[in-house]
Amino acid sequence: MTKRKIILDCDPGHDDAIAMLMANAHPDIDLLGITIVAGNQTLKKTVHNGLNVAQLLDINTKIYPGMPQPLVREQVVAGNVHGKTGLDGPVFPELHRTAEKENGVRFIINTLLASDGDITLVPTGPLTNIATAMRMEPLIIPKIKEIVLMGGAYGTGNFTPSAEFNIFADPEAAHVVFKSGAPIVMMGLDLTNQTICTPDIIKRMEAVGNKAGKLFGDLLRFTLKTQFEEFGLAAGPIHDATTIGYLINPELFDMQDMFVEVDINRGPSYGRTVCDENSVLGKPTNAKVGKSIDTAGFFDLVEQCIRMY
Ligand SMILES: [Ca+2]
Repeated sequence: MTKRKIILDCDPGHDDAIAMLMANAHPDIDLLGITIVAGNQTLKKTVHNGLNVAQLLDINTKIYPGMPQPLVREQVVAGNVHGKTGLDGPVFPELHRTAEKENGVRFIINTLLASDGDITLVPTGPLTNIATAMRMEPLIIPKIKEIVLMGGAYGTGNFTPSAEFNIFADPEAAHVVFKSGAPIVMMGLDLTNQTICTPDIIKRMEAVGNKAGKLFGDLLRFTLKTQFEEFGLAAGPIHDATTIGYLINPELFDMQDMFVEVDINRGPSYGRTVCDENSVLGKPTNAKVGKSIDTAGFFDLVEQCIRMY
């Protein structure tokens, strides 16, 4: 089977780190580059976190810093979930890895333009880098094989009652991406909240006994605590990792084609992904939206990736 070529566009972030871990490890994925965006924390912190994870796991893929702030709105971060550093929990050794000088947006544009249309974008943070790339060079849009993103919800949000964090952190960017015409796969909270990482799963991954299993434990023990305190959840979901899980084995996922539009009005639904689940508008669909996941199969896949370190 040919490897799936991807660019991971992330804001590490606990669940972003698991997505990095899986994308680097699995033989079906060809990780061409990691671009970073401001999101869970400031760009300075998310780049630092991405480099720390890459150094610890010997991920040799180049890391490109992208946009430091949202397109229009004032910046919001998710310190309530990811802590002051954006990746509280693990203690990393002294950092030697460095980021590339080239901006992540330029890397996305140049890589797509030089491609045969076989590259998938995997955004697991706010969509600022992707939207900026689309506006700077619209010729990239027909070159995108697919955008497999974590963000949004057709049910309740997690940052406001209406909105999920990644979309709320840059609704205007999400609006550009959902309107672009590129094929979109949306892993929203309705699906990702099913990836609850309970203490027994943490123990199982740690029991693999390597550095990846230890990192998984150090990350998820912290998320477990904040998810309980913030949302009353029994444990933390690993939202972002579902994107990589889908690319490796889509059969674990139940998806539905829908017309999705992002609310950019500054009311109570600012940043909501309005998903026409029942097709009441009768508009052509623009996204495959995640509904449910085979959770046991997904965690088997996570363990399989951890064992590759
Ligand atoms: Ca993220």
